[in-house]
Amino acid sequence: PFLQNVIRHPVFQSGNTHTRFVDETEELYRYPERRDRGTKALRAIGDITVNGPPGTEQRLERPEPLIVPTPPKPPKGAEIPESPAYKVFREDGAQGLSRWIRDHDKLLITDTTFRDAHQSLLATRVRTRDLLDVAEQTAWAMPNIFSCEMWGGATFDVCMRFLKEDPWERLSRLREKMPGTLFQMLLRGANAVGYTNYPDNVVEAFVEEAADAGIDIFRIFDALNYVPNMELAIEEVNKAGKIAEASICYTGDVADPDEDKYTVDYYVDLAKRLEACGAHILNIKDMAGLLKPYSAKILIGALKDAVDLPIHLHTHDTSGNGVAMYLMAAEAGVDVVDCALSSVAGLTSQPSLNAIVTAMKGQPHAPELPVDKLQELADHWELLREIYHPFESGLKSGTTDVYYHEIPGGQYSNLRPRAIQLGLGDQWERITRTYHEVDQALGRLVKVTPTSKVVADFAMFLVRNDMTVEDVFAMHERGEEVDFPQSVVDFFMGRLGQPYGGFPEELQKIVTRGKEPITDRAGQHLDDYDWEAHAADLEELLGRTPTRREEISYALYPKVFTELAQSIEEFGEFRILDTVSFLYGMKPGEETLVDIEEGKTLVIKLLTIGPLEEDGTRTIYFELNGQPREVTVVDQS
Ligand code: 3PY
Ligand code: ZN
Repeated sequence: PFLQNVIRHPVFQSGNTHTRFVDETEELYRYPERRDRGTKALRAIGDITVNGPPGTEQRLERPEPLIVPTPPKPPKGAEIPESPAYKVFREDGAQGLSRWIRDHDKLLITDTTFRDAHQSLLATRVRTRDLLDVAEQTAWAMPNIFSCEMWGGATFDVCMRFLKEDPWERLSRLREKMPGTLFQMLLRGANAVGYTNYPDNVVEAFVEEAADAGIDIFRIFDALNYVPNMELAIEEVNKAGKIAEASICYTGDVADPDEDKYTVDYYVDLAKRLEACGAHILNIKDMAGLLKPYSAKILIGALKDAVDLPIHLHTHDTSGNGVAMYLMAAEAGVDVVDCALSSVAGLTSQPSLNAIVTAMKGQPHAPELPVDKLQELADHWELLREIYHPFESGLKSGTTDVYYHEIPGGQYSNLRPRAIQLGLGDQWERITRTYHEVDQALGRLVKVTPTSKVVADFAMFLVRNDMTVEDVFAMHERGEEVDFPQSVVDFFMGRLGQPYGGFPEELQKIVTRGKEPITDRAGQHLDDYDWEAHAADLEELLGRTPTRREEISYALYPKVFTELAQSIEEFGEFRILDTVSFLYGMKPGEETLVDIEEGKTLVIKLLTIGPLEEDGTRTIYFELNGQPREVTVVDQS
């Protein structure tokens, strides 16, 4: 570094160096802190060892005994297959695929293991390296899989916020390993992969880039089934030559004679409108697992009669009725169903893929998937899941209580730990009851991200303040103001869209405090996003020209992306750490290998963890490739 300082010094460069230049130029002795990748990896491991992984408040306890599974791989020389569905899409495009699905007489299956399964069971925490490890085997073991859902929903946010990874890289690297499998993502319509409506030009850019990066099927939904919020995304997917799968979020119970809002007619009408918008597949998105077996028969039968689109059914197995429901739906002619590998299926996740395949074996419409190979993968996921155990929701059995509270599977696994964190762990029953009461007060909403968040935020707000919905009205009567959560205000201001049946007027007036809410599509009222201005900010943040993908990540999540960039600057890329080190850090005496790039491996040994110093820091002593090194970490505990 000293020599570098001399060479770079303007006086030296001007050639006017005098004999005392080296002695008298103080800044030559100021060395920039060496922040090479090795040091950053030590910092990262040191910080996790003392404080826990990024975004958690404390150190996590390792599972004992710790079993690190060896990922199954296809036999040497085996070719990664191209699925029949992928081939049809490649040759005949989205319309061709749509026809093929409808004419196909076997039940088709989407594997959600890479996305919704771990979003619903493990708070979306599965890291890219663990997916990449089994990507080839997944494609090889399921040559006839319809699609693999592996992106979108909460993965985009969680990748950046907690895993400190680039979600785009997850997509493109998986694409390389699974070139012949249809890749499917969940897109929240005008909310893209976020929690609020974005300007149209952000949604357009996102779809275009996701298509380019490797998404084939875009499952598009709106959390209020508000079609105007979905039209733009459907159109953009069509423009990109990809497959638009338009969703109807399911709520209520079509078999209930007292159901007067979410009736079969309501769903049929929506299906027709989505077909007219240019959808290639119709999705029934049963995000909470409310569709009961006999109701499925009614609903799927009615939809098959009403539209020409093939029907793709999604559910969560929270009640335990998922497999039975799929069998009834298959009898009624459903074309595709979503399942997860058995060890990450059930409960708030999707029904078990292995269970459906074995249940239908020998039947005329049985899916064509080899069970023995599925078992090998499921065994692997069983062990892998154990490594992520701190993110389990704690739900031990299915519960038909879901038909009452209607909490979506993906939200359930988040809400329970959140309640515990807030010291409300023993009040779960009260939370679910309040969730239900809030939902009733909001007019029985379709509840899925982000409207489910509105209901949950409202409910948690009431529970924490020891209040009921009635109290809100009473406070208003007394002229007292209630400080509602922002998501609740946004909802009532019409920023998420228009609910079917309208807003409850009285509550809306209280929440909006006399402000004029939006009464049509919120996107119409948002200014276009200024890419150029933000690119300049990003250039300053990154110290280089941002890529298009970085620009989009920043447009969607400015704060989270900024923190990610800062984290990479300080700790390097967390993705290079193995998952045990990433979640739990290291113990004294342990050694780990870190591939900082292809063919360049660091051998890291943690020697000792120093005592807590007066300034709140600890020194961690390592060996890096045999050389002693130390890093100082602020102990946050
Ligand atoms: C999401 O939006 O992430 C969901 O999975 C909704 O069900
Ligand atoms: Zn889901």
